Amino acid sequence: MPRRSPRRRTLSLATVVVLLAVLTPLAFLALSSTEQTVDRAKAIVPLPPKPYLAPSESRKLPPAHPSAALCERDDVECPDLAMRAPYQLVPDTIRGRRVLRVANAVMSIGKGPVEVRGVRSGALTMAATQYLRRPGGASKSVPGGAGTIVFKAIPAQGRIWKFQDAARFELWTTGRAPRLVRTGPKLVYCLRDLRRLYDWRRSPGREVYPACSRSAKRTRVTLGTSAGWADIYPASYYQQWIDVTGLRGCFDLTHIADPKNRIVESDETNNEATTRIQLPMGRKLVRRC
Ligand SMILES: [Ca+2]
Ligand SMILES: [Ca+2]
Repeated sequence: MPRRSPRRRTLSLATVVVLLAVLTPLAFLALSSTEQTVDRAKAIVPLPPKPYLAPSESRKLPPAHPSAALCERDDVECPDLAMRAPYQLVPDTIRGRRVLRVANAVMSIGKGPVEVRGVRSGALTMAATQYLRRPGGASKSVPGGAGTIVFKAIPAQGRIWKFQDAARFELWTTGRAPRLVRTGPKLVYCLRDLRRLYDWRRSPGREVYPACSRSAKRTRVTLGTSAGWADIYPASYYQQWIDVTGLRGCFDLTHIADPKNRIVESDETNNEATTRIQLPMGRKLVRRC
């Protein structure tokens, strides 16, 4: 059987190296250019295991949940919400205002799922109640209610049943005494299982909580995110921005899950995630401080 000469092997290796050097950037560019058009689950890069920061001590945490003691019991599997640090920062202008568009991910990282069930209370509202899962699979309601599920109008999509005050965008000054200077308009989220983040035994392999209902006839809905899954929104989505007009200097752009503490969790101190940014923004880029 004929053997190839060392020179030919060297040439083949060199050819492969050159082809990789040429094709890899092209493949990356092709993926990048399609990222804006693929669905929001596939547009997201993998998440780091601990993408949140502890809140600054000078910031106030919301009041304790009235049923917080439930999560100290061992007959319930409490949820734990956390946010990915703000990413995909995109400058934009809306009605003459300079806004910073940003992607976010509401992550469910507790023992059990976060789940709220709604019962119709008005033309565009349902009264929400949180349910905790018991180890055997049964559910337990959390007394006191969990706020409101609203029939939210989304341009080009119609109305969708979503959970009010699931998360909030905030802009803080930096330094020893941080001050809240702006909040964003996006407060309602579906809380669906959009993407599985972690390969945990307690994390279901397939979605349990699907896309939220668009039906005006529904009298009840169940929203939630399974343990190890996230609900994710790209920067291009409706209301995924915060107004930064006229601001100058370093600011902390913070996403906070459950800012009014309507969901009882096993950890209420890890709900914030922050990216430090420099303002004003460039025309196309946002610098980090
Ligand atoms: Ca939490
Ligand atoms: Ca909470």
